[in-house]
Amino acid sequence: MKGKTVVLTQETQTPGGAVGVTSDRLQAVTDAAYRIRHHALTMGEVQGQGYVGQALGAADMLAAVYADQLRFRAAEPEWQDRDRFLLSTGHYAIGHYAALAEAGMIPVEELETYGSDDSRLPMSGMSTYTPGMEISGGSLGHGLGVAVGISLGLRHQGSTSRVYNFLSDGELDEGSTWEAAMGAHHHQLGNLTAMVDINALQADGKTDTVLRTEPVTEKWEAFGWYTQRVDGNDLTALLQAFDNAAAQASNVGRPSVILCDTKVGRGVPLLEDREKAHFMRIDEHEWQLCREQLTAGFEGKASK
Ligand SMILES: Cc1ncc(C[n+]2csc(CCOP(=O)(O)OP(=O)(O)O)c2C)c(N)n1
Ligand SMILES: [Mg+2]
Repeated sequence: MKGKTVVLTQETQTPGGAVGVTSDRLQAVTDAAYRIRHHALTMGEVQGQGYVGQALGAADMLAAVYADQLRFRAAEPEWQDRDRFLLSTGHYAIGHYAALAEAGMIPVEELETYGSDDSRLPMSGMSTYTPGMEISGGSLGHGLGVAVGISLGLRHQGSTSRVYNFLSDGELDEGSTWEAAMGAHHHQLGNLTAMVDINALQADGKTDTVLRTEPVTEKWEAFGWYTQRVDGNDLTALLQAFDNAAAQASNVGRPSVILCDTKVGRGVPLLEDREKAHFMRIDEHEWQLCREQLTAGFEGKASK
């Protein structure tokens, strides 16, 4: 496998059942992804605007991690043997809170406080405010460096915990991300998995017009990482990719990256092709329509 990129796409997967991806697992993450999207709409409506498109786009990645991969104790967020999930992209906090609610780390009712004064759920992720939020990640391009430090530290302690770092494609503009990528390979941090939400969007427009970072797959591979690229809204492909990463994870070995091509607003057609998708304004009367569209798309995939 060394030096070889694994590319998983919808075409190369057997829908509903690649090897190892059982229908039970798939159903569990499908249900979780739906609820994460639903929670994100709940929070978005509190503010009437926000980073809702990113939360909907990344919901499948978050569901795969929280409902299938991550080792944690909901009632003991600082359990020493937990895996660490680091959100580099502070503005994606809305999606992360939705996943933490789904995981039972924060009460679902609390989501109604999102972005309000005195809430534990500020609009940008803050580690001191929220259980399960390991870092304060709003300054883009720093999460992977922190993840490298934590991965090294855990290895020194003899821990078997793994570290997951969630990045955005905008963070690939940052030199610090690539320094960290080199460091992870140099230190052979096989306990580290990065996942990049490639939604082809940044604050100032499309990624390829802001700063062309492609070919992204080849770059990570050249930096020595075990590299997979998947449709990040295909749960079967995601689970398979996480399984592949887990199968080669070790305390001393190649770090892993899963590059996930996603669609902003995924699951709510009204929002999928919206202009100014980085920070969406959604009218009062549209929220109910968003929920109806989400549920309509989910019906048929729901567990019985
Ligand atoms: C170091 C740094 N520079 C600039 C910003 C301002 N900023 C906030 S979000 C964002 C867009 C970054 O791209 P990405 O995360 O891919 O955006 P999205 O997909 O959420 O639209 C920028 C430039 C920041 N938070 N940190
Ligand atoms: Mg982006």
